[in-house]
Amino acid sequence: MNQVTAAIALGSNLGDSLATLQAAVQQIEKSSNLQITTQSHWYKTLPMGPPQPDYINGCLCVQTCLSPEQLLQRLLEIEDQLGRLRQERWGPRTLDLDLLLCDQVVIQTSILTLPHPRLHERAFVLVPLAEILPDWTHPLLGEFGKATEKEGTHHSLPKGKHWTIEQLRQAVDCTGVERLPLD
Ligand code: A4P
Ligand code: MG
Repeated sequence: MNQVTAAIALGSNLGDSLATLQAAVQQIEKSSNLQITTQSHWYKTLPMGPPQPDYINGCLCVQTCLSPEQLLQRLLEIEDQLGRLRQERWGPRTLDLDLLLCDQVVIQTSILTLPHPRLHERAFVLVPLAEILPDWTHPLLGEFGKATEKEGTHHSLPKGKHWTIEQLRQAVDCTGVERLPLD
C-alpha cells in the first residue's frame, strides 16, 4: 500500500492542555493505518491573535496509507472526541489539530488546504516542526517566494529556491517559544 509521510501540528490553551495533547497523541497512535514516527518536544508559546492564555504546541510526523482527506477527517474526529471548544477565530481552544504537510501534496478545496497556508509564518509551528523534520522542503514557497519579518526588518525569500523547514524557522521571530522539559 502507498504510504505517505505527514506532519501534524497540535495546540491547546484551555483546560489541562498537556493532558489533552497527550490524550490526542494516544488517539492518533491508536488509529488504524497511522503510525507515529517522530514526536517533538512540547513548547509553551505566546498566543497569536486576541488576548488569551499561553498555548502548548508540538508536532508529530506520521506514516499513513490514508488519503489527506481521510487523515484530516480522523484529526477532526479526535478534536471532537476530546471535547474541542472554540468560540472565535484564533481564539482559545481545548485542542487544535492541523494537518501541515503530506509528502509534497498541494491541495486547495473547501475542506482542506495543503500545505497548511500559515505554517511558514508561525514560530509556534516551525520550531517544533524543525525539531523533527528540519530538511523537509516546503512544496510551494520556492514558486512564489515569501516576505517575513525578523527583528523588525523585512526579509524577502526570493523565488526559485525550495525552502526547508529549518530555513523557514530561521526566518521568523522565535521569541516566545519555550521548550518544556520532557515529562
Ligand atoms: N482545514 C483546511 N485545511 C486544513 C488543514 N491543513 N489542517 C479546514 C486542518 N484543518 C484544515 O479548522 C477549520 C477548518 O479548516 C477545518 O474544519 C478543516 O476543514 P479549525 O482548526 O477549526 O480553524 P480555526 O483553528 O478555528 O481557525 P484557524 O484560522 O485555522 O486557526 P489557526 O490558524 O489554527 O490559529 N497561538 C499560539 N501560540 N499557538 C497556537 O496553536 N493557534 C491559533 C489558531 C491562534 N493562536 C495561536 C495558536
Ligand atoms: Mg485547526
